This record gives sequence, structure tokens and C-alpha cells, in this order.
Amino acid sequence: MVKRLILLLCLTLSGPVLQARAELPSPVAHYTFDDGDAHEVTGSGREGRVHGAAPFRGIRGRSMSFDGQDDFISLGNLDIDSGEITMMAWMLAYSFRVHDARIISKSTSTAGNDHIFMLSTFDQHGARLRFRLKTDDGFPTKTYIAPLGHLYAGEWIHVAATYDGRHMRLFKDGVEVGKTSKTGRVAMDPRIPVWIGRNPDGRRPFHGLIDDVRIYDRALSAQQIRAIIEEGNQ
Ligand SMILES: [Ca+2]
Repeated sequence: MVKRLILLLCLTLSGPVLQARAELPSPVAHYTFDDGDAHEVTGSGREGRVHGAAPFRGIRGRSMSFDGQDDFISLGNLDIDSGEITMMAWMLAYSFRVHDARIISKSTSTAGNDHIFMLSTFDQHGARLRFRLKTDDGFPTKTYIAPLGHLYAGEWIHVAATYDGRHMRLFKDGVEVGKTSKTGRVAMDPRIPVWIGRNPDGRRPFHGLIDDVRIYDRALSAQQIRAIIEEGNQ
């Protein structure tokens, strides 16, 4: 009886995740780093260029190690034309010595309004996630710091930011840790590159490991994010 109950519980929990996995859209860019470089694995042609970052043991296969000084990976000019976005990655911070180190950023400087989209840490009274987004609604770039979900150095954490045209959301390990309202479509500017592990103006370098970076032109649900966390690199 107990076994049957446990089986029923497992089926109840895994059903929505399985459904979410079946409905996952294809990323516009996906980097597993498993080949020791920043090859884009969906075939979109958005190959990353590695500057200093080195292959290291990852949460799945290999990851990239960033020295917290001048390492980064450039994805070149990447714009989202659907209006919606999801950015996600696995990260293991060695330290938060640069407390607002960039995980993924499309920006010309560290000034808030110079960001198109950006996912970083933010360490004041404990490290949490921070999301910046500019849209075509005429307002400045919005900066949002997750009120929940403290981050700790030395452990693998799955981090994600989504925007569905109405809300910016942050997720830690597939659990929503904050949301705020926003309107408009994701802004575009082909002159501004997207970098992993550092702001494209050279500042705010990340110190630690980053694995399995994905960018979607859809706002993924919490269930879809959890399905990705569970599915590995498939
Ligand atoms: Ca990997």
C-alpha cells in the first residue's frame, strides 16, 4: 500500500514536468561547453568565442571556468525579435568578490539604462539574482533584484530569468524567487554583443564556473525550467 502511494505521488509530481519537457521550445542559442569550447549546439550558427575562460569539470560534462579578472565568452550580436526572452545557466561562484558579476549580459556599460538584457548576481546582505531588461515601452531599463533565493559560493545553482511581455521573473533551481511587472517587447540593438561571464564593456567579471547556457525567445514556465534541470543536456 505504501509503495503504491509512493508510486502515485511520483507520477503526480513527474506528470507536469514530463508534459513541460514535451512542449519545450528550441533555444535560439545553447552552449554546453562539453567540447571544451563555446560551440553552439542547436546549429543556429551563433558560435561563442572564448577569451581566457578554460574548460573545467561541469555539472554536466564540462563547464567553463572564469578567473574573475578578464575572462569572458562573446556570443557576438544576438537580438531577440519575438518580444519574450528566457536566459538560463548553471553557475558555481568561487566567490562574490565582484558582487554584481555578470552571468549573461547585452550592454554597453554598467549603467542600468545601457543594458538591453542582463542576468547577474547582486551581493548586499547576501547574494541574490538580479535581472535587467529594456523593452520598447519607452521607459528606462528596469533593474530587478530577487527578494528571495540567497546564493552561496561553492555550490552549483541553476539560475534563470524570463520575460513574457507582462512580468520579469527570476528563478533559482527552478523555483520562482521574484517577479515584477514590465511592458513592451524586448529591445533590440545589433551593435551590442552578448557576453557570458563579464559585461561587454569589460567590467564585472564572474569568478567561478558556468555551464549549460541557454537563451530562448520565449518565456519558459517554472515547469519547463524544472524539466530542463532534470533532463540533463538532452
Ligand atoms: Ca557542460
